[in-house]
Amino acid sequence: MELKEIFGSLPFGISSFEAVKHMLFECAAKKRLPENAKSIITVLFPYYLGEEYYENSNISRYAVSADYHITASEMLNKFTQKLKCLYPENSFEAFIDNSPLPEVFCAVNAGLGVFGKNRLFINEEYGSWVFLGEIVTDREFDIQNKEISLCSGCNKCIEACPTRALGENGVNKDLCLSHLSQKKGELSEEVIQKMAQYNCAWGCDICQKSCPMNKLAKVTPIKEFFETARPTVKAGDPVEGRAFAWRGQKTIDRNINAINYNNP
Ligand code: B12
Ligand code: SF4
Ligand code: SF4
Repeated sequence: MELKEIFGSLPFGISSFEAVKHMLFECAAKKRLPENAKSIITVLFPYYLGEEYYENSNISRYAVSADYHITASEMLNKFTQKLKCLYPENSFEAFIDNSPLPEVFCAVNAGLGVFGKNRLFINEEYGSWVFLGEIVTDREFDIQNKEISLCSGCNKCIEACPTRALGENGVNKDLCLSHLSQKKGELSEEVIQKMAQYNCAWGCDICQKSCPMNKLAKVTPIKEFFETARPTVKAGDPVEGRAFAWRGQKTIDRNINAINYNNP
């Protein structure tokens, strides 16, 4: 069996663990890294559904389909099982988002696309509308770490950011609407106004929507993302299985009520 058969239509690439060894995040998942890790297989999970799905949406695109922490993790775990059968002498561990790996860097280093000024990974076919997952292994695959490629640098994302959170040095988390919409506690009037203006109760897509590299993005080949799509959320809708479930009912309801109050 070839690696391609394992991942089907999903793009994947391999980079060395050595390249990120000094960049690991401290998190609970770090202890799952295989001892003597050698290679990282990064897998892309495209999630763009087509503009028609987002016409009346009041949440960020990444949260429209069922929670990727569950759906993409399940796919990644199946790939990991197949790899374990193929190479029983090696260890394989899957990570997604809650990962000690700098995922954007891994995807760029594996040659899957470019590093955008919006600090996101951008693939030629699917744009930045992709989740990133990794399988780390002590198996030494034939690795050629790729040259780090950057986007065109047109600055459209920086100009479009409504809170000036984005700059040459990265994202200022304290100004980023994506972060602020996920924070507990009271929202400032200024943040509520911005969320209402862009009708987005969870996350923020503005720096991605403004990016020319996303203009011709292909829709996802993952059927489950279409089948589970729910682009609009009402206060009180159950949060189970949604990307905002980890934060609980109160936070998403707070955001929806704030937006509705300002956009009656
Ligand atoms: C914490 C976090 C956030 C925080 C902070 C983000 C930040 N950049 O500071 C908040 C809540 C704001 C956030 C928001 C979003 N996030 Co986020 N986030 C993460 C998480 C869990 C860790 C990243 C981190 O800690 N960054 C903090 C510092 C170090 O960030 P930084 O200085 O920008 O550096 C990062 C990259 O820019 C890159 N990098 C830095 N320097 C260089 C230099 C080169 C040459 C290269 C190639 C890379 C590189 O590596 C660093 C680590 O990721 C990752 C998952 C992961 N484990 O990597 C997902 C992740 C980056 N997020 C993701 C997504 C989808 C988003 C949102 C688009 C969600 C939304 N629609 O609201 C927004 C986009 C905001 C933005 N423009 O970045 C995806 C990105 C997919 C992609 N195509 O790139 C990831 C990979 C999760 C996943 N598994 O899919 N996020
Ligand atoms: S996610 Fe929104 S607020 Fe955050 S950097 Fe991008 S455009 Fe700015
Ligand atoms: S908008 Fe321009 S500068 Fe920003 S990520 Fe896209 S190509 Fe790069």
